[in-house]
Amino acid sequence: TLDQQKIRAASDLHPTPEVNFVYGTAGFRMRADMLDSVLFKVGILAALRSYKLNGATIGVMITASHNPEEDNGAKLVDPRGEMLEQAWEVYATELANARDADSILKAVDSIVAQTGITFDKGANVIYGYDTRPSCASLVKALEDGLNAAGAKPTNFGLKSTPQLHYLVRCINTAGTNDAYGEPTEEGYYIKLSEAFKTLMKGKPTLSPITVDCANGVGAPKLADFLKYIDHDVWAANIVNDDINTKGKLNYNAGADYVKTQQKAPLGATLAPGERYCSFDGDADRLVYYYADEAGVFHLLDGDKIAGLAAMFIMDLVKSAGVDSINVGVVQTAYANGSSTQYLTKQCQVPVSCVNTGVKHLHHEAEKYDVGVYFEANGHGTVLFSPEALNTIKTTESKTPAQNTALKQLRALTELINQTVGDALSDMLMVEVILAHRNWTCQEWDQAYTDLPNRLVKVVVANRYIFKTTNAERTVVEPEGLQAELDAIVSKYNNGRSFVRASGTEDAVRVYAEAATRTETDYLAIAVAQLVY
Ligand code: NG1
Ligand code: ZN
Repeated sequence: TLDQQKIRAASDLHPTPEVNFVYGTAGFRMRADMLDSVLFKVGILAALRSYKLNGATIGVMITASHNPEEDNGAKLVDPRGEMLEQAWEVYATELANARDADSILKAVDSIVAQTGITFDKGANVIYGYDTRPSCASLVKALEDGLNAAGAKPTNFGLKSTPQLHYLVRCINTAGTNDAYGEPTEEGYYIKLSEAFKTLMKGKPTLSPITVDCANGVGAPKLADFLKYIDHDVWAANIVNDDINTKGKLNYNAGADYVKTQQKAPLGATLAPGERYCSFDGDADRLVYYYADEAGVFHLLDGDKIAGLAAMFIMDLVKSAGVDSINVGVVQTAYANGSSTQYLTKQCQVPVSCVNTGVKHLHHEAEKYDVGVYFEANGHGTVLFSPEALNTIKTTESKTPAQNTALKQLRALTELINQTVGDALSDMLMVEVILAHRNWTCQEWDQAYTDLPNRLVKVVVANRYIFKTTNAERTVVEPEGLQAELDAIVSKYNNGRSFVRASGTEDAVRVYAEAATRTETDYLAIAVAQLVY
């Protein structure tokens, strides 16, 4: 059982401030100086989660992704490398808001009772962190929580978020039929690089890509990965790789900046015809971009990546003679209308739309044999069901062409990080596809033209009064708002707009798209005024 005295003594060292903490879509996330008590309790919770699952290894990642350097946060990773089970988000929130030793012990007891925890198998927790200066002290708070709750802690050091997810899955599947890989950072690079080399064999060498790493953890990790790849096979120039200068992380750089500003990051001057991409601060998001001959910036976001991946996999499945495998795409309401049109009409791929937040996309994607999921902001991956993996593994080829396709499909399942969105792995997938198609970014971009779109953040008195349904595309409260919104939208060609409360910021987001830039801007402003 738990040593109550130990928890009591340790909790006195991590006083809880008067803040309402919520474990949301991004875990806990806020200004780092408010997070000491939260990390301590995340330690206790991770231990409880592991006890609950008979000692299976749980992960904790300390990061605030694309958010400013002063922020930080923590997310729990479940045994298969997936996000924490939703029911436990409530326990996380409960514990975080317990303000003294008595309330903490009470919250712990209640979690133990509600989930039926037994302690005999022990608890194992691994953790990693990004490049933020606040990580060192938050790691100590986390360790205090883990030790107080009697878990065995293992510090994996500086990691990208997807690397930590990978490690958790590897550890928990080691020695089973389902083994995911070597549970080391090196194992991760070897798995990715081997698959990448297989897929690039015999394909034209691409010109070097320029990768903006947002001055975050992606920079040293990509540099490490490059050691496993011969320059003649593939080369990358890393920009925004300064992880030591204070204030640089995510500053005017990274996937979120490029997506929201629709322009190149600081430190990348776009030469027409070349390829560029950006990771975010913890390297789980990816967007591509390029300049055309006139020097005009073009973004290839998560929707474009999903379209590219889905088409490629469908073709490969056909060539490999495993047509029984169905491919589907999962999007959110933020997906550009043109992308949805392209996928459903032109490619005849089933598309589902779900609530914002990767866990929703991930779960929906599991319903397909091959589920391609991406948020427009570049967070996503491809999931292969156990049956699909088995078919791909066991099918025997009848022709050399089929043999090659099967080999490539197998390598693709190894290349893609199936635990969570992974900027490095996703980038390698895109690079493979461009090499196979012999496409430039511009040729890839020609699949469809994005409708002009605008995302507006509206600060309101109380964002929680905004309630939605239909995958967030319809407002149900305040009453009457949707009818007013519909009336406005109907005045615009190809108009679409929706309103929802952000899960990560104290604001309401208004999304609008329409046939032209001007119409889009008018539509966005009109709807924002409706909300305000
Ligand atoms: P919110 O703040 O709930 O809109 C944002 C992103 C999500 C997701 C989460 C988690 C947009 C419009 N929203 O959510 O897609 O990435 O952060 O980081 O990009
Ligand atoms: Zn991120």
